[in-house]
Amino acid sequence: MTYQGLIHRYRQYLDLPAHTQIISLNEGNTPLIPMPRLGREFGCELFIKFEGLNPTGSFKDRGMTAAISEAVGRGAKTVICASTGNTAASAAAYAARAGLRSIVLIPEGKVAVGKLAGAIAYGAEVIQIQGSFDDALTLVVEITQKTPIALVNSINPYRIEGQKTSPFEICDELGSAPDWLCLPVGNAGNITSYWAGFKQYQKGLPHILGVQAEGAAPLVLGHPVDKPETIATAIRIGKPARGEQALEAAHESNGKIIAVSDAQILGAQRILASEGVWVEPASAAGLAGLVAETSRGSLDAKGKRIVIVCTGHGMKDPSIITESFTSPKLIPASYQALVDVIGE
Ligand code: AN7
Repeated sequence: MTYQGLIHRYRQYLDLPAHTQIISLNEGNTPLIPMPRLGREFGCELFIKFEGLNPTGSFKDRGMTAAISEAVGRGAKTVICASTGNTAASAAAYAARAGLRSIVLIPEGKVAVGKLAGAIAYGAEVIQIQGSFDDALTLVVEITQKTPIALVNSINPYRIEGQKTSPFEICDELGSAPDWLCLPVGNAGNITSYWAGFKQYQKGLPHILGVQAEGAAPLVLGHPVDKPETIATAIRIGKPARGEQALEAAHESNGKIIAVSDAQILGAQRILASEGVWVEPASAAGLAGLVAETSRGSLDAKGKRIVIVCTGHGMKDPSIITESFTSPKLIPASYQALVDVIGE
């Protein structure tokens, strides 16, 4: 049978109401890419779960197919979310597919261009807020309590249901859960989903390494951050909606939540690209965390099987690269000029 998206594949494991009407873009089923050369440096068996290969370029499509399918089934006409960008693009795409109106609230000036362009291309009504993601989330919660507009942020339980399918896929492919799972943490929906998914699937439990950016690390500091700042704008979040559950996942799994600097994140992004996997900055946080932990001796990777979740594609945030490169050499259209510049 052809692949029809993750609700079809995993419906029996997902707690979705009977009224759910599947809206799918054949999301999920993303590659688990072996990274033998990088793995050798850690002395471990290493894989990247490349979630940037979902239909709108991020893992958000997993939860969004579930949230929109449920919303459509109960007759919702309009959906809304607050977003650092990826949720916006995903909500817009699935709403378009379902014929719903979509409204997305984003923090002023801090959304990567590939995400904003996506949201607009899919037809969302995009509204900038003079404030942070956290302020935007507060507003969408209020409006969805007072109107029939449906909330599709990861406070919505069906988002979590859909996102559980990534750990299912990892277990199906490896035969069991890995020893460690490393991933970025922003609003903390994804870490919550992975932990719930591994527990439910009963194919073993990984230790979870959740990674925040230093300037937006409320779960490491133990208190909300008023003005979160990081180059990894996807996780520029100071008050995670599922913070408690994230801490629980780290604790129960005998893992941890740590913070890494923007320089460490960009370094990890370069390492991944040098292996042929270009991810957006936030998505490199998992590897940055693994590098940081192993180099200070607080995580023993030797002989382990480790999966790093790369949540979004590099094309989401091209400016991070193009702002710092020198433009390509310009030569006359002649063979000799080409040979001269290549030097071979
Ligand atoms: C690439 O799109 O919060 O911890 O509004 O885009 O589940 O929030 C994005 C988050 C990691 C963090 N990697 O996931 C949004 C938004 C990427 C992301 C995260 C996000 P959560």
